[in-house]
Amino acid sequence: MRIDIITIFPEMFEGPFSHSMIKRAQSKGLAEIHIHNLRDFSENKHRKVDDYPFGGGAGMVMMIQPIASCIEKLKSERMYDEIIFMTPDGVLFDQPMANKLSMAANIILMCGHYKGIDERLREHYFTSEISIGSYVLTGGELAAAVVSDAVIRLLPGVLSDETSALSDSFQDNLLSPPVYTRPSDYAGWVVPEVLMSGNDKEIRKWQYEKSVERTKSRRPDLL
Ligand code: 6GU
Repeated sequence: MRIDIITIFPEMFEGPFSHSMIKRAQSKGLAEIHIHNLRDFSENKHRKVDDYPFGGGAGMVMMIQPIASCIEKLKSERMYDEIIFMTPDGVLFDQPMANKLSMAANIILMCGHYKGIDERLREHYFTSEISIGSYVLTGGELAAAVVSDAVIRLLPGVLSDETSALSDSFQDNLLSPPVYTRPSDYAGWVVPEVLMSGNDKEIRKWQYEKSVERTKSRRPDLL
């Protein structure tokens, strides 16, 4: 899978994709992430990417030309399954969306900024718009990193069997049960006895009950 990210802050992606799973996914050739500096596509001599809004009001608006040029160039090179605008007024990102995106071959994530982008881009280029939560970030960069991480870890071969995405919270609409490791007694804090009973059936039953209990109290909307 290939992810193209369009941003005015390419440096923001140096951290998130250079570690752990996502780094491994890239070095194994399972995922390719390409970062594009939007200013490189500006035809303005000052590399301008935003302008004042028609009708007035506070804040700048990202202009059509640099974004259109970047998307057109990418589209001339390959077919994209989705061209996504990252914006707080997008559709709320969730696990089913991550699952669906993980089946795509090529996607573009465009990071929004300022007051927004010229509406005509939204009408003509983007196949969907995604928000990662009901709060406002300074830009779409962190959100694009979140979506990329959630999608890449689902690609076959990225996770080992033990960390399989099939046992994730959310994949079955249940939060994960509590987990424990050695020592079984830490200064009087003891591990639930059933986990050390060796009775597999009882253990699965306990884990399922804890999952349901946790989901009921924390995320009743999932049930
Ligand atoms: Cl995608 N962008 C911004 N700027 N803020 C957000 C967001 C995206 N998702 C939640 N908040």
